[in-house]
Amino acid sequence: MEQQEKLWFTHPRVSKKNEKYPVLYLLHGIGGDEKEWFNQGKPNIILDNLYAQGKLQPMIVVLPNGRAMKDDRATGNIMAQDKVEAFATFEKDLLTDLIPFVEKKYPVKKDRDNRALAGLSMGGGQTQNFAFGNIDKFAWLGAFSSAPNTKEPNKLLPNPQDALKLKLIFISCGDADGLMPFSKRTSDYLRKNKIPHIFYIEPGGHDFKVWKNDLYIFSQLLFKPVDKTKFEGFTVLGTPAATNIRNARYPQILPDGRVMFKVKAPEAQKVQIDLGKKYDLKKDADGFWTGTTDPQSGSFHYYSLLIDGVAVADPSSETFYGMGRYASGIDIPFEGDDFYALKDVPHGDIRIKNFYSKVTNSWRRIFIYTPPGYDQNPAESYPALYILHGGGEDESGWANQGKTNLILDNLIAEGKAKKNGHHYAGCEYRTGRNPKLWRTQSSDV
Ligand code: FER
Repeated sequence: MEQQEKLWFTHPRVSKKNEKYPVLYLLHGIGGDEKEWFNQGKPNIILDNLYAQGKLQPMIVVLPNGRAMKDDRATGNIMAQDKVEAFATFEKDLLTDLIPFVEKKYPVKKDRDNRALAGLSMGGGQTQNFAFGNIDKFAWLGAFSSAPNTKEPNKLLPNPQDALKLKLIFISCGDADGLMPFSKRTSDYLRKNKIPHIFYIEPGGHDFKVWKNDLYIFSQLLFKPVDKTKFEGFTVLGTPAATNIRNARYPQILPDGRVMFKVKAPEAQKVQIDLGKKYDLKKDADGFWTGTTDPQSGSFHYYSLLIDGVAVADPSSETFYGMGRYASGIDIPFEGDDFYALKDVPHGDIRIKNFYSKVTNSWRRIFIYTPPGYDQNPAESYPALYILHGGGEDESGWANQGKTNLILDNLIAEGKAKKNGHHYAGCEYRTGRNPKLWRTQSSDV
């Protein structure tokens, strides 16, 4: 390890004469400078140990200062606008000054296949911005816990197929890190565009425990042949299911559709997940029962916990009336599922109405979807679609698990369904008699 001007370099212990090395440029966070990785991340020790185990390609690692301004220290208000902007200015400094300097001074290979860029937080954002933005310059990208300086995916990669030229896209984040959305939205965009990448979610927050592990995992992949088919299996943790209650971290969905469960039941003797097939969970010392299922198909699935044989709803999950009772549900994402995503389009409403049924001699209930603008157009009349639920469900099924409102909102916004051409009522059908509907073509409005 030697210090040269304001740069820190790590070298393989034994450098051979005339040998040329690939280079990893490793960037720090908003509170750091060129010494941050060295002081807190111990990259020299991590890499020395990996060399000793034969797990690392010899490489030179450059630890620059990514705050490209005259006074580049991490003092005063590190969030000040000029200091934050200096992290963007570093793109030019890196490409036109630093890389040529390193290539002149050090025995390095100078082609993109031998140049990697990685960083933590602000440095993760820089890595995404600069490497996706200069694919002709970098072939390896490691963005750890990327910060809000990360460009939006369509600005990062207006032509997503360009990213296929990268040998490795490694995006990582701690599962408890509040900055997760800046990693996830890039990963979601890459996934949607079928760009193989590693989205490595690990236990932890926004700190060097996570970043040391990221360097340890990422560096072992560098400057070696890559098997992109292994990328999906790389992550430790998955993404909390959209059907979880607020802030519940489990169940989590892995990229291949497997589901990880974690349930607290210290007194239980046996805990299983019933997803049609039953999966045994294993108890840890703290009374948590954990386990991972086989890959589940992209779809909505009801499930139950079986705690000592009793089927109960998972307190971490939203509940849905299905299977003849309130059950847990998990929505496994799949390609093309965005027709029921909540989008920035005009939204209609689901209303809940009671009507008196003479047939049953009782008050009964419907869920009813009215399109966007319904209340603004009282003179308009609408046709009606009566849509019926399944045997285990009730009149809430099409609204809750069926997401009728989102499906229709999106179709209307795309001009694929007419605003005044659809009208939905989720009805209880068991009497075989449709309720009189509210504001339809045949109604009294
Ligand atoms: C912010 C939150 C976090 C932000 C930057 C960060 C520029 C960076 C954190 C880090 O580098 O550790 O709002 O805005």
